[in-house]
Amino acid sequence: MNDTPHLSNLAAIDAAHHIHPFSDMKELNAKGTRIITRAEGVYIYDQTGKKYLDGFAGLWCVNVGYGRREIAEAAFRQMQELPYYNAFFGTTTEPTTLLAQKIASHAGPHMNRVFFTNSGSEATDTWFRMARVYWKALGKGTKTQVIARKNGYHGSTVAGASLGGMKSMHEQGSLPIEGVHHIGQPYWYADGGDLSRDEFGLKMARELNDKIDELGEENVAAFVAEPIQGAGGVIVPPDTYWPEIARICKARNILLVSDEVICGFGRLGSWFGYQHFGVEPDLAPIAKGLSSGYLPIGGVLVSDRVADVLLNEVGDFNHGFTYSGHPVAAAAALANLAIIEGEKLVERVRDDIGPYFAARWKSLEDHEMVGEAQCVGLIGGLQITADKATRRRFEKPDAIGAAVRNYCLEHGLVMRATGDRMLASPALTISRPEVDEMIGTLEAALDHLRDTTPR
Ligand code: PXG
Repeated sequence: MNDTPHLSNLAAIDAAHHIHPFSDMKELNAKGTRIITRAEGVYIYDQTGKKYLDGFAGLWCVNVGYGRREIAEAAFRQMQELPYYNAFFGTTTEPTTLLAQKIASHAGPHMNRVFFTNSGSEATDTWFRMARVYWKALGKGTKTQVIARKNGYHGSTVAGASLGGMKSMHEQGSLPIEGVHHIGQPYWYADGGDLSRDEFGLKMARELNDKIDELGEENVAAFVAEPIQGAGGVIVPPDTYWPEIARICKARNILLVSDEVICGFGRLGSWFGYQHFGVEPDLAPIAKGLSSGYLPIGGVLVSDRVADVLLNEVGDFNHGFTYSGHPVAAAAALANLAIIEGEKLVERVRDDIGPYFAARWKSLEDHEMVGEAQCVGLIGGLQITADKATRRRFEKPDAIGAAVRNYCLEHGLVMRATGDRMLASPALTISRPEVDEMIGTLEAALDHLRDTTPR
């Protein structure tokens, strides 16, 4: 495992010139960045030739796995034919239009239109404006306030970071912006106390009702949530949560926005997360798995309820990006969706690898250091505990998660940690032996934690 001179030089160049997202650059530059050089299937390789099982599918996005020639070839063909044209002044391109149709074909009968963006963050800004425009067009211009959740993640733009419930993001840049409010998250392990999961799910959903009362129904435009909170720790809500949320949104006449950036495109064993939970949102931002990360593309699914008003009452919606529906990204996304359809990956997650992963993931609950192991489809959250019986947490949760993540990395497995929760989100193509490898390494990391950490 020799460093090639060229690539070790790259680390120095990186330290001199590149500011990384969500990174302490002083610390990273001192340590030196890891350079990822190639990938195949569920494995990535770094500059030393070291191989890692990517238990995180890049950043929750490489749903079809690495190395898919079909996607590369579709992008190459489109680049030669027509590398760019826009959708602004009465034009479109073939892959863009066909992609909108393809997405709509999986989104349910009430959801027939797509507005394209380049990322999940732009999708957030898009629906945020669209929701306000919708109510204004209906003569309800006071309905501007939006309710989101603590520890939710909706992106890093100003609207995204505002809607997200991450305190550390709000502290940087005087956020949230006016008009954004947060309610609690359905995190039973941390906050459930003596309530059953189902009781707690109802309690947390009813915080939405209370917040609407507080703000006045006539002032509230929308509520947004991820079907399963991703970056916040893969918090799987109690079964009672989503039906009650949907009931409240309907009863109080506010738009329901399901952030599908992580849960969309098969991750939960359904095309979209809202289908898994049996609810019908009015708007749904998408990104990541839409192209499996091969090229940047996102969008917003727009229900007929909202589209009818946009089309018939609004006139121009003054919003769009140079690269909205970029033809090369759209061609890559179409090839990606063709793989998901052709290899029946959604069904595979629902009926085959998902249940296998669930059995293996749940088996970690027997470990002394594990408070709960939650998963749906191929997304998992593992709660580390200092004391199983009392659900006591470690005093420094970030250090605990980081220790497990670092052990895994050292032993060839990429995992993500949020505080004292370990998060998994592998490619939908992962095989059973690869799931076993992942669980085996994680188990060894938990053993290591048990043997080395005072409680
Ligand atoms: N919504 C959700 C639910 C997300 O997870 C976004 C919106 C924003 O998407 P873009 O494409 O603008 O990044 C996301 C993105 C992490 C991590 O560390 C998670 C995301 C992005 C980067 C890091 O878990 N999610």
